[in-house]
Amino acid sequence: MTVLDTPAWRPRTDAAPLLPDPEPYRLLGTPAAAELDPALLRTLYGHLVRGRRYNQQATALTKQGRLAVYPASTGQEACEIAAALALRPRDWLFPSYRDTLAVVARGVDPVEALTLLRGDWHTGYDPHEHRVAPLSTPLATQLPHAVGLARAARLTGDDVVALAMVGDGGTSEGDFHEALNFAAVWQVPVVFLVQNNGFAISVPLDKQTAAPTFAHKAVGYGMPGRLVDGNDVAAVHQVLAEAVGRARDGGGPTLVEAVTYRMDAHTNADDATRYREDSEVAAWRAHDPIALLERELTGRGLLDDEVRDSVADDAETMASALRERMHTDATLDPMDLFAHVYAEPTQQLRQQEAQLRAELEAERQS
Ligand SMILES: Cc1ncc(C[n+]2csc(CCOP(=O)(O)OP(=O)(O)O)c2C)c(N)n1
Ligand SMILES: [Mg+2]
Repeated sequence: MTVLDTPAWRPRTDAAPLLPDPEPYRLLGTPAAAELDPALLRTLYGHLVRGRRYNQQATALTKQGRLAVYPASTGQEACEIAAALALRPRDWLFPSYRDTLAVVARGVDPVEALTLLRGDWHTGYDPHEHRVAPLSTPLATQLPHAVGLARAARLTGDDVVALAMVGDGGTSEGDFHEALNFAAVWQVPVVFLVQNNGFAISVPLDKQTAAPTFAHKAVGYGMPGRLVDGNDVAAVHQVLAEAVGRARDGGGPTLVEAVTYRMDAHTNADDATRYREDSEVAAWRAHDPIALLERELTGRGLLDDEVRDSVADDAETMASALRERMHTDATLDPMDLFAHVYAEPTQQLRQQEAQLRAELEAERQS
């Protein structure tokens, strides 16, 4: 045996099939769109319109003091909805803080999905009920969790798939590397969806990565990378559904990069005009996910004023119910802050708990 015969010498996988196409994959407005199921397109449309209305309503609630903060996914609704709809009910979704729409589209109560952002009780919803992990604020920490869950499922013979969402900024975290490496080595049924929305707060792409695309990063881990137009809901849905299917069939993980744009500021607490040009925002406004789908639906005779009005009415009903329910005061016990943090609270946590209890008691007596 020479070194040439040892596993270290040659590439362990053929890189070529893993490489993404250089152009983001698109369906809407192309001849291939004629094959798309009208029922699916209408369902996607209803979700997109409701999703945008939800973003507007939640942002308004921050101004009314009912939400502490809201990171809107306006402009990114196609990624949000496609992610939720690409999964089966028994699969798991691992969202980041910007992915409330995906969480709601998966069936979580629209008010419960805002619990964390309202500063209320812990996660707010039961992750097991709809198989949606908590909305993760610490960047990329949801990715190793998704890999762990999917790995465990595989070991027990369960055919669930985990879909984990992360932003372009989140890819620079160590957790991203660890999750993708383990996922590929173990061939676990996970789909990673990078929503490349151009910014990590004020940090633009060229300061985030020197990679050709985020999808190219997949090759280094030994999994396929797919690049898709993140504002083309039909394309994102198809690419994710294929990746989910492959994962379920034992084909291992996929990294999908959806190229999109954050139309609003990072959150209601940010001023995006300080770090980006209006002309860039305008360019993306012309590539709006709802408008792209409306053009397709109209061209195929699937959208008239009646359908449009009924979808808008439906979204309005959802928004007013959300508004009404969010305008009630929650009864909260500040001591709940310390519940469910550790199975065995640390010494430091116990001290903080005692301190808060004493402060609350002093307040009551004053
Ligand atoms: C581990 C960690 N570091 C830093 C932050 C602060 N932080 C919050 S959002 C954000 C930008 C993330 O950008 P990106 O991943 O592109 O997601 P987007 O906000 O664009 O959806 C940063 C740095 C955090 N939440 N977690
Ligand atoms: Mg981003």
